[in-house]
Amino acid sequence: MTSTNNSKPTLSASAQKVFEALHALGYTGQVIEHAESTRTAQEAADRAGCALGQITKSLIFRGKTSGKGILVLTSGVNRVDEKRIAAYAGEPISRADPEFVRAVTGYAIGGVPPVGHVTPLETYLDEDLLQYPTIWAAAGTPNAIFELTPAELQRWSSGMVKLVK
Ligand code: 5CA
Repeated sequence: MTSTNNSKPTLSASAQKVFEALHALGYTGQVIEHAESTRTAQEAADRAGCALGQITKSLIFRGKTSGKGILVLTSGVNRVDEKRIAAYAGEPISRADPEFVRAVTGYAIGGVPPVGHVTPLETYLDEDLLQYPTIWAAAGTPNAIFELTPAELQRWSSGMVKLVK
């Protein structure tokens, strides 16, 4: 007997790309595309019905010497101390502009996912995210999010667990 789920809505192209990248990594959950915004961490927490700290912000920096992209995956309640990240990276860094974010991740600010980027990114993972049973992150658009465990995020992002705040 065949079974179909015709009620499942179609994801937008960017969210579908993230869904496919996640499933290639072994994810078995869903990307949820909301009618309302998940552009900010607070909006994402409101949509997910979780604590702000459980939202994973995917912040892009640029190594000023190397020009490479640096990804900091940080809890929604934390503000990243750029000096710490520069020390880990071994070079001065700057906040990426929207064009650089799109060039290195393939996604626009507000929807940058923690994995599935178009270029490899040196990645630091906020140790504060590890305290939660599950966390949420952006999935390609300012309306799309997905839930995963901190262990999955660590494995799939190859992030170095650090104090980032
Ligand atoms: N969808 C939400 C929750 S998962 C989200 O993507 N949040 S975020 O924190 O990962 O991405 C938004 C971040 O992009 C902001 O915290 C800010 O650091 C950065 N940002 C916003 N506007 C700009 C801008 N004009 N230039 C550079 N960075 C920006």
